[in-house]
Amino acid sequence: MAEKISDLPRGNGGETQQTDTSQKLTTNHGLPVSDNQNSLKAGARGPTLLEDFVLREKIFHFDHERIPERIVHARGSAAHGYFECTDPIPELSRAKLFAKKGKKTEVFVRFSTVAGGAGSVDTPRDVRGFATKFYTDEGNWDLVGNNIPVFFIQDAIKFPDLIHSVKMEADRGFPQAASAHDTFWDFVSLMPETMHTVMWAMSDRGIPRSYRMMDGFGVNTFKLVNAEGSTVFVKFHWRPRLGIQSLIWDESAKLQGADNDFHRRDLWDAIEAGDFPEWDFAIQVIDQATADSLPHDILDATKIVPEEIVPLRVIGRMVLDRNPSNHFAENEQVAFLPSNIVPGIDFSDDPLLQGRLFSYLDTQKSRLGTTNFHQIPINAPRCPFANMQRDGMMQTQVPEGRANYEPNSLPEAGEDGGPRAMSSGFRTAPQDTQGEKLRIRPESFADHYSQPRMYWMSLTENEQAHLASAIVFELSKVGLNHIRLRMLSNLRNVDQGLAQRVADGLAMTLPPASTPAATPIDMDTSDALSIQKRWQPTLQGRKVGILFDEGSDQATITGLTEQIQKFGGTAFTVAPKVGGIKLSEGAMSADGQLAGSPSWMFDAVALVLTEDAAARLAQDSAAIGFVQDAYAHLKAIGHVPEAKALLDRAGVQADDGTVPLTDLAKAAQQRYWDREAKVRQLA
Ligand code: HDE
Repeated sequence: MAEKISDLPRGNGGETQQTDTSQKLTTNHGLPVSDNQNSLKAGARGPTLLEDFVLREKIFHFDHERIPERIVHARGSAAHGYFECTDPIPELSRAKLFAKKGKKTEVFVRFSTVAGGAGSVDTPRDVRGFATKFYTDEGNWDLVGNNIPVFFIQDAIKFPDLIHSVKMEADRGFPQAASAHDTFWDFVSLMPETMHTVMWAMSDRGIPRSYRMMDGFGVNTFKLVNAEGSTVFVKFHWRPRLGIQSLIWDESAKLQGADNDFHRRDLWDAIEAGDFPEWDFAIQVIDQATADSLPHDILDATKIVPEEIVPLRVIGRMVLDRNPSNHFAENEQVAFLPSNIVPGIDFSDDPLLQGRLFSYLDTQKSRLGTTNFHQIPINAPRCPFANMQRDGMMQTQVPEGRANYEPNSLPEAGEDGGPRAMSSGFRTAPQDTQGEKLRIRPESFADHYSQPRMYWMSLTENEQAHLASAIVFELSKVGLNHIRLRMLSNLRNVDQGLAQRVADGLAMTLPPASTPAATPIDMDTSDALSIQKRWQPTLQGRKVGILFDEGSDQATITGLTEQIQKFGGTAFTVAPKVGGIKLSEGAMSADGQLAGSPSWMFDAVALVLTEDAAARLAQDSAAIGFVQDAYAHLKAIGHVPEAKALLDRAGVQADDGTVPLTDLAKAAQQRYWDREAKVRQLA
């Protein structure tokens, strides 16, 4: 007997589950849908009908849900917030966002890795993008920067080569999100101009602890233009209020397994908790005379202007206080363009910047599919915008009238003549540009080694050891020996000692130095370049993992949590099981299970264990690893005396960072660099 259709199960989520407040489910064209669980069939068990327009629309849309990912900076995390001017600069720039103290401008910021795909991990060794869209009263200004102040190459024409070399190798499709392979080191060893940025990327700057703890730099030189039209060169800087902090390489590598989304989650969680990330915004103002007196060309993006020569002036702050509502609509669809500039700011002739002015606009067409990408809500200016560009795919505006050309005299007949150019609009600052047409690299760009050397000399010994070890690690993944040799030859021009350490680390003989294009000069060191010299001891933004188990003392855990929170940190409880664990009194559930919450996820750890539990956990590799790695990653370890069996099993030797629980909130504000010699052989 045929089944009665009305008796068939409807599946979950049918009409029956609707509440009064539910929005009506419709097709894309507004037709109310009665069943979102079953396709239209010829008979209860028969074939699906082509007629099923509801099914077809749903699958059709799904099939096209992905858009091409960014060729670089594909993996990113973003947030909304505001910029506030704290020290107006009308004498330097007529930009409205810098005009008045207290003036606030809405921003959207996207942080990113460079080399990996959109689904890759957050903590590889890489440069990080730091792109800010300011929705100003006079249009969007996009400051599309990085967390490293210099760039690998001097001329935009080398960008495709650089990126091809660092991305996964063309034939094999690996490695993903890693520079440790033949083609990258082949390219950089043949292009000594990359040396300065290579040094930064190989230093701890390449493995930031959090997006909230990174500097940001505009990298390219720009100009500020005041109301009279006078110009000065400018470099833009972001300085995080939490200070800069980095991971340890072993930690960042392990995090790639434990939490792919380590940085994305950290940013999201902080904002959800109302712990809003904040940066100071500073400028380096460089007039022509100062620019002429600098040892390097202001137009060369492989150089910094040391802040000891031109100090930073803080003129604003940025607060990120709202997470995206939709990852795709905002993070994926946001389109940053260095060519998005506002009156009062202008471009310099930096040949890298000049190439960028073309690339970003062009890439949006292939990524977002239409010249109308500026109408997507995340990209649309918050101020009114109007011009006579018309039509195109996905035009969502409905311009009225027939004034789609200029000039026109339609207003003389009483018709709307459309938008007109105003003399107060953006004007390129006049500049003398006479010269021969040439395809060359200027002589003033020739010195590739003085600044890498200055960078190296500015680091602490411990940071130098990290950097040397990072190069050893990367070159050890390079299969072609002649590439390693060429790199060693180049490193000799940075520092003989560095080159020797890398050679020793690889068990290779140091080859002769390569010949630099220009003789390097000695530069003063700069403490601002070192992370450790700038370390701000604070618990703010840092997370403490508290390991407990059966029988632990509830009051101790609560007291410790409160103390951590009082200092601005976050406490996260970890236990072998997440459900209710029996404590000395009552029971408590953990935030994370031990096997899934290794100590790499925390800045410090606490052990609140009974003697029995410590003895039991001393037989458990996850618990031993928890403590062993916290120790090897130079973290503070707070513990009750009863935890001794586990500490001993993990090989922990008492030092300044191993403390009673009462001292943990203070101890957890730093890493214990002096411990490193005991736990790791560095180059
Ligand atoms: Fe980019 N870069 N870039 N870049 N870049 C892109 O634009 C490019 C450079 C930076 O979160 C692309 O929309 C060229 C320097 C960031 O959406 C692309 C050159 C700096 C982001 C592009 C450079 C950056 C990008 C890919 C050499 C630091 C991510 C997707 C002339 C100042 C923005 C896109 C986001 C993205 C081209 C060099 C930073 C292909 C040709 C220098 C932060 O257009």
